[in-house]
Amino acid sequence: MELPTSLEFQRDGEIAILRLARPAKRNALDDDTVRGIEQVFSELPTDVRAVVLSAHGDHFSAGLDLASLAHATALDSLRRSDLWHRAFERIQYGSVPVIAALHGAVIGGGLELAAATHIRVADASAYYALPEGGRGIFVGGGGSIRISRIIGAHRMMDLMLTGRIYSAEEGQQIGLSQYLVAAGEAESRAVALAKRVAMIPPLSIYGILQALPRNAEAEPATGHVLENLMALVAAADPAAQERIAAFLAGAAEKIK
Ligand code: 1HE
Repeated sequence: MELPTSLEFQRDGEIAILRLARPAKRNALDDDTVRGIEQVFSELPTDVRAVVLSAHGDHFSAGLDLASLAHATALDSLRRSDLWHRAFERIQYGSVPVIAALHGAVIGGGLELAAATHIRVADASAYYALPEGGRGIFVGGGGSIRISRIIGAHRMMDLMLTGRIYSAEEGQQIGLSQYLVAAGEAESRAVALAKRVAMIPPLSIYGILQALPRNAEAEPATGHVLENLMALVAAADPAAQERIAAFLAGAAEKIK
């Protein structure tokens, strides 16, 4: 994979680690970086079972590279938003779970990127902001859909209107992160979670990544049918049957 210098892709057995690698610009996201993200999630090697999305430097990401807006026409910005939407959809509706490791600034488009992942691990240095309102712009990476669903539209309005900053602790309380760890430990915890996730059979992964989020937004009668079909398909898979047989034989790990 030919990636821009602002991205670093590394394998660790069945998992992959993708790091934002433009710390001098606080991992601000320019078009090349977002295209690179789209490429990574479109061309993941088929033996990758989970991805950790992390970042070099003191900050996860300062959001959109504001230099991209300097001479941009409305059409340029529209095309850029289409690119961001495509790239982040690749993350959210791709073939493998993606776990974000967050630290320092998780701002604007950086928060939109994190919101497209499935599990977010933040360390104590993380903080969240959406300065778009103050900059006279709007979100453009699916944030008005994803972030508003995670924290509620009114909290998102507050962030965008007042420039409010949420601390790592506050972000954990409202669901911006699912795990909060000590400073410097986000990536190692994300890798540990990714290795556990990598053991889940592919049909369960399909149900969790594809059926579950669609069902969460479906009209219940349709949702129940989709849930039935997904459950049938997963349970009929030999991977499920082996695991259930192992549990019944006392050979599988208990929940606690
Ligand atoms: C940047 C960017 C950027 C830093 N675009 N160049 N995002 C923002 O409004 C956040 C803007 N950034 C900041 O508020 C701060 O940079 C930080 C709080 C993230 C970090 O502060 P600090 O003191 O560590 O770094 P710095 O000195 O401000 O920045 C270091 C360099 O990175 C500097 O460039 P240099 O050439 O002078 O060294 C900065 O100009 C550069 N830099 N952030 C471009 N964002 C799809 S729509 C999404 C819309 C949005 O994302 S809006 C949110 C934009």
